[in-house]
Amino acid sequence: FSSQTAMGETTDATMDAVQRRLMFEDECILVDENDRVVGHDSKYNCHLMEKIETGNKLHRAFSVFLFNSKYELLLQQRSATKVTFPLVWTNTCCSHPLYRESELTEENALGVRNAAQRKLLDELGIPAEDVPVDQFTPLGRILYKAPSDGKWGEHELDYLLFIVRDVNLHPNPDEVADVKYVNRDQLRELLRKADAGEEGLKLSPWFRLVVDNFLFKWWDHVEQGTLAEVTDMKTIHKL
Ligand code: DMA
Ligand code: MN
Repeated sequence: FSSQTAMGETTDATMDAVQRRLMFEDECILVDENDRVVGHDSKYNCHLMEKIETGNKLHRAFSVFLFNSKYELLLQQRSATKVTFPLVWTNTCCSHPLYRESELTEENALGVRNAAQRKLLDELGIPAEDVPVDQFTPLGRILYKAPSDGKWGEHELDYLLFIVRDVNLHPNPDEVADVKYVNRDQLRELLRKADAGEEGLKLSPWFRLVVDNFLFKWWDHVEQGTLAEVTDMKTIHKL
């Protein structure tokens, strides 16, 4: 476990060993507000609030929304050892495409889809063959900034990837505390509880932005198999 100070900050000295390794190994892709690549930097630097405030740590990210064949959405609760947003409930899987050739390919968002397949295995133990890269539908991109605690936060250009598949799940406890599938009513109940502060339930800020702006409308298209109708990879929504 990482220890938390009275301010809720994870200090470098006490950062979980697995998460610390990823903070320095993962090289994020820096982009401008039009999603043009402008450089790269460590995951560590990209998520330090004092560096984010300078405005030039905007990086590319992705958020996967995986539905089973009953059109229930898979949610995860982040592990207690995550440096940013520990223990919050969020969409299926989130991370960053890395600054490497296979994850930089922009055509049809292939690099981002390759990264999504990699992290669905890392975080949730979903075998690559259960989530073929050509089965992800990139629906849109959002740009947002969100503090986690005093020290850490996010400033991302986030690709929203939808996929409908029944998958095998073996969550990795370094990454994930809990998982559950929800239908629309169950998600509404979760939102209500989070808003009321019941059961200490917290949702991630980026998941909340997608829920409030797009998710319920897009869910209809998931069921009807008409996601192509709502795909917009031209606009970058500044939320
Ligand atoms: C980063 O997710 C991406 C978004 C959309 C918040 P994360 O903190 O879960 O990244 P990682 O799994 O690489 O730690
Ligand atoms: Mn990030």
